[in-house]
Amino acid sequence: MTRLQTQVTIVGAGPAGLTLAHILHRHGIESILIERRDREYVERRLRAGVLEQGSVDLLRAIGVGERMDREGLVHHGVHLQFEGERHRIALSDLTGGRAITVYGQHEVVKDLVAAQVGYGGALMFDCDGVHLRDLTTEHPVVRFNRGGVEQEVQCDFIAGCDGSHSACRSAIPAAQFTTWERKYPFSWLGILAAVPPSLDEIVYAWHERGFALHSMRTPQVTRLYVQCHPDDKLEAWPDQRVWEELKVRLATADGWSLNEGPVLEKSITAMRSFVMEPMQHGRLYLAGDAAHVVPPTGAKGMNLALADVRVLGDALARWYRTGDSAPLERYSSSCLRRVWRAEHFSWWMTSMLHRFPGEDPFQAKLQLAQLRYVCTSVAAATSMAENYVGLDDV
Ligand code: RFL
Ligand code: PHB
Repeated sequence: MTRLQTQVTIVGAGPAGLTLAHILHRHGIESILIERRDREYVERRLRAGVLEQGSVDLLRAIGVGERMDREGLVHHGVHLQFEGERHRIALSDLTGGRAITVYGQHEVVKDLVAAQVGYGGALMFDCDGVHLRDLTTEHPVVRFNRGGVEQEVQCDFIAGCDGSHSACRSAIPAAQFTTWERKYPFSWLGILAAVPPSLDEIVYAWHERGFALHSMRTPQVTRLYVQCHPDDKLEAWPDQRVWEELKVRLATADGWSLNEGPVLEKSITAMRSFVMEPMQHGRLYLAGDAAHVVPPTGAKGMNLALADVRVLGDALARWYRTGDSAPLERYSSSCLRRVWRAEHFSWWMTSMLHRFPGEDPFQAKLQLAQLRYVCTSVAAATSMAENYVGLDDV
């Protein structure tokens, strides 16, 4: 058994855990980050692509924004499409100049890992069987196995940043928190294709056959999604079927056409909303997907993860600097205001854009009426735009 000691133990090297480690380092606070997977896996895992203005500002402020500023694609608008017509929501014009940046989550992760490795941060990959104890004492402990060796870290605080199936969350007695959950009766089949995007902004499309999304990663790589059945397996979706559905669902009346190319990656993602309250127990603080999940339609998951750890990092810094625990005590309530706003927005976008199995024709009429309203009313478009680019104070 190896025994280690640190100030903050972080479980999970996703955007939340890595960003927190970096924020703490900048405050002179020592941490050990424990990750189950290997470095290559973490750096290649394809996920989110949209950074809100606040996330971009945070990554820049903590000194990991250089490549994002060089390679990220700044978007000033997004499109909503229905009945064969595309309508632009002018994000920046409607929000006093705010924008989103399209930059892959795995690129954010790569930049954060490189920064940690650069200054010799304690980043431990391939750690199995994480187990937490003594959470309500001043010296909580994280135990895990690495390369067949049992290890134990004693620390002041634990940050549970281990994603939606969080082992850290499971360490909290069930009576100490409440959860809210909604499962949606559809999934997203996503592909990454080696072909230039067919449009320079993101398109969210309502279609009788189901939702479709056109996004991108770089000027040479397109990211696309189609709504599919939650029980669908990848085998049911050969490349040709995916392109056919995309072409039908993204078609417009003006003759626009979708660029097709080799499919580099294909996966299916279930859609779920989930929140736990409070996001804390004793000296364990949960952040990101470990505490809340949104369906990807609002592009909020990674942004919420970054927003949580900004609050947590600053609260821990204050505690170490002055002994003041008030910001830590407020951690959960201050995050949950933003979380619930994003939960609502993500549910709203999801409900407006997807076909629900067995729905009556009335439902589709309501969705189309809502879409038309967002695209014609400045007030409604502004509401969508300010939520999409991210609200500072909610
Ligand atoms: P992550 O990224 O899941 O990282 C958790 C890390 O913890 C590790 N881990 C463990 N380590 C040690 N011991 C254990 N027992 C462990 N269990 C897990 C995992 O290996 C992993 O490295 O959580 P984090 O940091 O909270 O970040 C959350 C985001 O990843 C997530 O919200 C987004 O990807 C969601 N999301 C989107 N978010 C956006 O902001 N904008 C988007 O455009 C967007 N698009 C998406 C998305 C998610 C998608 N999928 C695949 C769910 C599109 C899709 C298709
Ligand atoms: C993506 O580019 O992967 C993406 C974009 C917008 C979303 C979700 C995912 O709402």
